[in-house]
Amino acid sequence: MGILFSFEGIDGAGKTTQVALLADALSGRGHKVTCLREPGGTALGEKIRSLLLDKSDEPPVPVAELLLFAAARAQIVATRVKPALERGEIVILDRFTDATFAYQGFGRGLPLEQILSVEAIAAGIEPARTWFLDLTPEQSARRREARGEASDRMESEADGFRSKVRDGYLERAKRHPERIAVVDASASLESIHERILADALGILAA
Ligand code: Z5A
Repeated sequence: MGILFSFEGIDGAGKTTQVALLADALSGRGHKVTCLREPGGTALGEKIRSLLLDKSDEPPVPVAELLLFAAARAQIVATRVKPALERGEIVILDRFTDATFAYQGFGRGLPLEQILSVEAIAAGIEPARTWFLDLTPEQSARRREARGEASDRMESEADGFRSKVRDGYLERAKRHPERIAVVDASASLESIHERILADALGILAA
């Protein structure tokens, strides 16, 4: 059986960058690594991603949003994540269930019991380690400005929304201290990578 890792954080926290660095480092040590992103990672999931992230005159209501993220997750878990784990691979996810807890639970204010029920249906598996790259909404805004790209529907939310999402991640980390490592995302790329790689190698060796 393989091993599942995930990265979390508000937009601009550095997840995609750190996923790539970790995947390269582990591949270089001879591991077979599969990287996937949520929402997406499957044909169906990429279509759902557009429904969720494209700006629209009729955006999904919070419950519809929750269920669309869950549908994309059910598809990727069944058709990509579990098969890769069964082949003994390391799977690295750019976002997973903690994102729903933070964004739909704290950001949108949906009841947490609903979030956890849907999570049990759509995922049913847990990463061995999740790195929550913790950045303040102000730091996130500076990175987004520096990047200068047009924002999608979720990225267009105000900093107050990001602040609630961050609180959601911190609450989730409090509930799962054995799984979720909170990493200061304002540190340098290299120092974050070194810390995460050491942690991942420790888990793989155990
Ligand atoms: N969402 C949800 O609501 N519920 C769910 O269940 C799930 C998702 C699964 C998906 O976006 C959206 O869906 C997301 C949450 C919601 N919405 N928001 N907002 P996504 O995950 O595909 O995209 P994102 O979070 O918006 O990605 P991002 O903005 O690209 O962020 P990132 O991957 O964390 O960061 P990055 O691309 O690696 O880095 C951003 C920039 O910062 C880049 O220029 C880097 O070079 C720079 N960077 C990275 N690390 C550093 C450090 N350490 N120092 C300085 N600069 C750095």
